[in-house]
Amino acid sequence: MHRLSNDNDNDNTSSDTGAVVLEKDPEAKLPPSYQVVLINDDYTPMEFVVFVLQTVFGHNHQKSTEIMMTVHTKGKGVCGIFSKEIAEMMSFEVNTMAKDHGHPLLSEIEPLTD
Ligand code: TYC
Repeated sequence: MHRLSNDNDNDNTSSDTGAVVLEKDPEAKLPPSYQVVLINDDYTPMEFVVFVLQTVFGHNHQKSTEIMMTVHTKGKGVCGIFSKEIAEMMSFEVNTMAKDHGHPLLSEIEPLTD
């Protein structure tokens, strides 16, 4: 909730200067975050998944291998957390790269509730 105030110096004293300021909302929310999740399949080569994680998300080889193995053993794994727009772009890039190379690899985005 935003409140309009004439407390121009924001100290809650009533020095009425006539100026109107928008006070900071103490309950202001950050924009929601989304995680890009990679889904396991039986056909995409492990090296291709590692390559995608390095190329799209900028993870190093070791981190990419860890994420790939989490997906391979648990069925899903988180590649990164972004704003909705960036998460959508990252997921689209992964899915497009996979299609272009003839692999069934798929990612999706999931909202994170805080
Ligand atoms: N399960 C695949 C294999 O055995 C590897 C793989 C890992 C595929 C992660 C997709 O998101 C994935 N070749």
